[in-house]
Amino acid sequence: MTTTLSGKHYLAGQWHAAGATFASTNPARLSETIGAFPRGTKADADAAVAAARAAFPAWRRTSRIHRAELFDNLAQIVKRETDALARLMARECGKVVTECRAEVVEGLHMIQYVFGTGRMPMGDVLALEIAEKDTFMRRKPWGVAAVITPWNFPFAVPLWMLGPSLVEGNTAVFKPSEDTPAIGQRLIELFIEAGFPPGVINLVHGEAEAGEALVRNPGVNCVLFTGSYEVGKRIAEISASMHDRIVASEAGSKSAVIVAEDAKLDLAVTCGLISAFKTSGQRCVSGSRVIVHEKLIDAYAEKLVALTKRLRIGDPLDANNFMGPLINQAALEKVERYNQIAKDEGATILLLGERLTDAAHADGCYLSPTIYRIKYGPKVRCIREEVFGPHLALIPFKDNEEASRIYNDTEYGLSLAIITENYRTMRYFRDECEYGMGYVNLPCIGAEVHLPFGGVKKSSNGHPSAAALVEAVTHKTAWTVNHAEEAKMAQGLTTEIK
Ligand code: UN1
Repeated sequence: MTTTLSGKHYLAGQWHAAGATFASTNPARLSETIGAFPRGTKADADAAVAAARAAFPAWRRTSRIHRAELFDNLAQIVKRETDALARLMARECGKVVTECRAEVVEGLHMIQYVFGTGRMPMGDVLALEIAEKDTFMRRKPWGVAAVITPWNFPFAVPLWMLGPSLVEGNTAVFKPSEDTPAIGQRLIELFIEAGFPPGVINLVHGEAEAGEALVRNPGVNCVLFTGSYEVGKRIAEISASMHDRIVASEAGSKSAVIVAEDAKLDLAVTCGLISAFKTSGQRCVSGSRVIVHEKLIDAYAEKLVALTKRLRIGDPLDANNFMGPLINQAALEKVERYNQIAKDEGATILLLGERLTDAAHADGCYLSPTIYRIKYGPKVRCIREEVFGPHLALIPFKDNEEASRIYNDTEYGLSLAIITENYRTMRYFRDECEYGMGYVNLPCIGAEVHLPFGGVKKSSNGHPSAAALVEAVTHKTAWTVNHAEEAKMAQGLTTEIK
């Protein structure tokens, strides 16, 4: 028996709910409502930013180690709550509970990482030309971070952003995806229990109005965003008129696995399948292309299709299932649209994804995987555009030069996996492909929090997330102290006053 939640904003240490609401539903059972959440307005967003601004001076003056220790409290609470969080996440976003558990653990790792940084250096000691002078590079927080996050990693991705932001002394306004407000709100409840003071972290639910108002508010110093390229671009455009606004944005991908001529076939098949269909293909790093050497592609296709047909698709709360549903009806229709585009573009369909309509699946957004074979062509849309679902192209290549050209021929550059036993092949792709995260003999998913999470081209604007985000949420200052009795200058500059 599950209860329907009643959502609230959290502003300056108070819960608020007023005005229109939106519902969060279970994508595996559309008739099940998870909760009703307030549809944030410009006024709510502005109040949240005002609260975060007001809390900033005291928070940045708080001992860095004390700030970090609050994350230690949070780590203990997340450990206590892991199973409940995983179940709530599975119900709200449809990922299989084992994956949800892994995501909670990934969030926990980020919390543990930032706790660890509390007693780590927050700058550098540098040498100077004048012996009597000392100088330091010291990082300072920017101020207020707006954290705008997607539904597919509704716990770990907010923590990738909130962790570095808050430990460095920024305050924050968090707007979770409108598809996963319940897990977002639960995360804030845990921050409160951990002892984070009022105003340091604020929560605004909602859709475009709340998001747009946050981005337009000049009281926000950093916008930390993961989501679609279109929204990321809009955030960058609005922010361009603000003189020192930082935007760290991760958006979109057409990630791929390249199976070289000498690849071990079973390993290559496992890596392709996991890259394409784990999380129903709804990770931003999901691989919707496997670029396979022409000598291997027949055997590869046969094994992959046979294995994919066996995947268990069903209730996300059942740990025996491999895949759950897609997030909503619109996502399902988008994948079907791209399945049709692939057919129109001349693909040979090896496995056609279908809606699952039997009694166990009829109430959810279930779609089985599609696999097709298609020749590379410079204008073929289905191998260049992001689909975000269980939709996989197998593309043959003749030589490594052609494989890297195919890999690079999209507007995205997030994640890449190479399957090979040859170190020269591995190095060739490492250097010739455009990506932010590269893997060898692995799927193109599965990064850990202390690695930079980002990409190039439309995938990211150059501020990787997770641990690397410290670069975006702080600015570096130079602090120079003279110990001589007189002012002494570098570069031979005199202080003689004539
Ligand atoms: C995402 O795809 O939105 O690298 C995040 C991974 C996970 C994070 C994925 N650690 O697959």
